[in-house]
Amino acid sequence: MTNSPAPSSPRNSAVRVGLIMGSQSDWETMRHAAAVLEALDIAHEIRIVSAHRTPDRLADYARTARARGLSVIIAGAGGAAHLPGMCAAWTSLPVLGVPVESQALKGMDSLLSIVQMPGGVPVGTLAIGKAGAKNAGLLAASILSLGDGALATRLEDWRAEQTDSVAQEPVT
Ligand code: RP5
Repeated sequence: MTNSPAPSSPRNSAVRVGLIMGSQSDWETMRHAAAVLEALDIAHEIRIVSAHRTPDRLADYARTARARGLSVIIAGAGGAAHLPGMCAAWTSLPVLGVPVESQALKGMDSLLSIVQMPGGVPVGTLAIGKAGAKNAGLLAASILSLGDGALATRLEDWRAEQTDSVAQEPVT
């Protein structure tokens, strides 16, 4: 992995999805969400925002998200993964939480930290790791497609391509 910044959408396109993560170390997982957003041509921004280490940055980010035009936030974190829940505390936008696989507990800590939100402040929780990140990108696309017919078509095409790629028989 290089130290160059993660690719974000061009500055002139309206950013619709905020992709945030608690640490640089989460990028290896969260890049799979970014890849889906790029494949579906969804303008997004990518930021490191930690609930623990940069709490003011998180508050600023989440509180201004709707006014800045974002529609969905994808938040990935590991361990004591407070980022999605605290983000959802600051904004009523849909927040999709991705539990990043941790070394100590293989992401069970991340999953339980994110999924067990008390009633009243929802976080849509995805699977642990790469699959969860990928599906967060797809779920963000589904949400946005409700008001965007062109994106709905791109999403349907993406799904059809996936279906076509499944072989009838396994290779021996
Ligand atoms: C969390 O702590 C991050 O989301 C990350 O998954 C985990 C470990 O962070 P680093 O110690 O690698 O920065 O806040």
